[in-house]
Amino acid sequence: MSTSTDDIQPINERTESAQHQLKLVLLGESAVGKTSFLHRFVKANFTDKREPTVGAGFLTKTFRLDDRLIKLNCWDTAGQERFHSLAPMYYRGAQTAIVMYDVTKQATFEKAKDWIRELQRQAPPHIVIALVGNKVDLCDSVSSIQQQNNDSQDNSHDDTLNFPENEEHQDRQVAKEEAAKYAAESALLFFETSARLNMNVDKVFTEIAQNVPTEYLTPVRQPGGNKSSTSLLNNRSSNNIDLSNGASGSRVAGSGCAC
Ligand SMILES: Nc1nc2c(ncn2[C@@H]2O[C@H](COP(=O)(O)OP(=O)(O)O)[C@@H](O)[C@H]2O)c(=O)[nH]1
Ligand SMILES: [Mg+2]
Repeated sequence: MSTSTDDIQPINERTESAQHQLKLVLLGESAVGKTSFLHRFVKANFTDKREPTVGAGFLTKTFRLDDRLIKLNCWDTAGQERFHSLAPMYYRGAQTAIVMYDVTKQATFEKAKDWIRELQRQAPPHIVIALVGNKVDLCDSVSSIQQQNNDSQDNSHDDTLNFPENEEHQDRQVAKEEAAKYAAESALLFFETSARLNMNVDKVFTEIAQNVPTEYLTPVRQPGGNKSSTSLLNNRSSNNIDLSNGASGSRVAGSGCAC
């Protein structure tokens, strides 16, 4: 199975329509980098000071995977406990989930395990879950990240691999081996990433999509029986992006269908 980011190719939506769509939910403690990670994938950018997500956000991206065009409908949840009760609305019917933690904060790894237990109890049984340890740029040396980046070939975006001086070095609190072992025991995909440095970002999404059995891909509805890229979520975006929560992240709960 190929995992190269070469799998992600630009799409001309005027001439090509996605045949399949996938619902993906992002879960994890607040401030681990979920929104940054999603924006890195969909919009190819990174903002240092991001406002916390309130309720949930929604973004889509259509990409080619092997010989299929896949539209990924991504629900980005807020990590705060007060929004926990909303989470089932977002993982209900999801074929895929990313559960994220911050490698410099052990407590976020423990929270990620809680989310995984909840998903394994309550989400659809065939859901593909990726455990993602983000912010490795804070604790790993630039040379080791560069090495990993070369290994993963994840250098497809324009503003990537712009290594900052790491003034805010923090100690790693979650060992890669420990998280990888937990992921293997729990039948999860596992990655360490940096949204800031664009390390392994595309790889997470392509591997998740590749791991969804074809029979669980949802066909894109085609009104009138003709070709159309209209999705079940009525995404009006013509450039693969639909951020329902606006730039500052207002709440979408109740304003859109997350089913
Ligand atoms: N150093 C570093 N900071 C990151 C990374 N990803 C996100 N951040 C920062 O972490 C903070 C929280 O990010 P955000 O995406 O809002 O987290 P969320 O609450 O999980 O959605 C922001 O200040 C981001 O700039 C990363 O990979 N490395
Ligand atoms: Mg967020």
